[in-house]
Amino acid sequence: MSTSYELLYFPLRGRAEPIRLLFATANVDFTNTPITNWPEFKPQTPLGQLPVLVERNESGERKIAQSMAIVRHLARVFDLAGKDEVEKTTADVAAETINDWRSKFAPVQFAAFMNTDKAVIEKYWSDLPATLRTLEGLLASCTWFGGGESPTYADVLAFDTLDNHMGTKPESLADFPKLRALHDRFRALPSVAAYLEKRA
Ligand SMILES: N[C@@H](CCC(=O)N[C@@H](CS)C(=O)NCC(=O)O)C(=O)O
Repeated sequence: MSTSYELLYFPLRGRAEPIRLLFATANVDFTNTPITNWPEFKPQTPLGQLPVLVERNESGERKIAQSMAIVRHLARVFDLAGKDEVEKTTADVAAETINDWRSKFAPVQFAAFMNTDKAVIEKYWSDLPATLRTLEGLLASCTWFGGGESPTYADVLAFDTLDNHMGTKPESLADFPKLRALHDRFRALPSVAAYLEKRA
């Protein structure tokens, strides 16, 4: 059964970017549809939120909400969830740790929009080394966060968050060579490099 994919999100990276990066990692085409008429469009979404993935195939159309449900669904379909039970669990542990980190970073990344208190921002940057040490500990001497020979969705999430830090405050990663190497390794994957080259 051939499936086509359409990703609906606001015209920004945000919660949709790990999904776009997952498509890039799997080298699977999708249609990226920016939503610019949100108040009218909202009632057409399953949970009144974006992102939404629309899958179409011979059986019909399915709309999937919740970014992490979409990420995990596509990771399973594209074989990016881990090769065996050990790799899957290792990737899940890393992914949850990275998600904890992502949710602390959001008020910093979107400080102007969220009107984040200065003290919250300062605490984020002073706590960050401990978070990054934990992540380097999880990566240990492995190439990828799942511990296997190829990337999993955990590496997609890690790359996206590392990349946002590279864009915001690259010096925050200076003392974390394993994470910087992972960022370089992931962005050098040919299909990812091609996506990043044309990314807005
Ligand atoms: N847990 C959800 C959160 C989705 C969410 O908060 N989406 C925001 C944009 S990032 C949204 O749709 N806001 C508009 C609204 O709620 O009306 C996910 O990860 O998909």
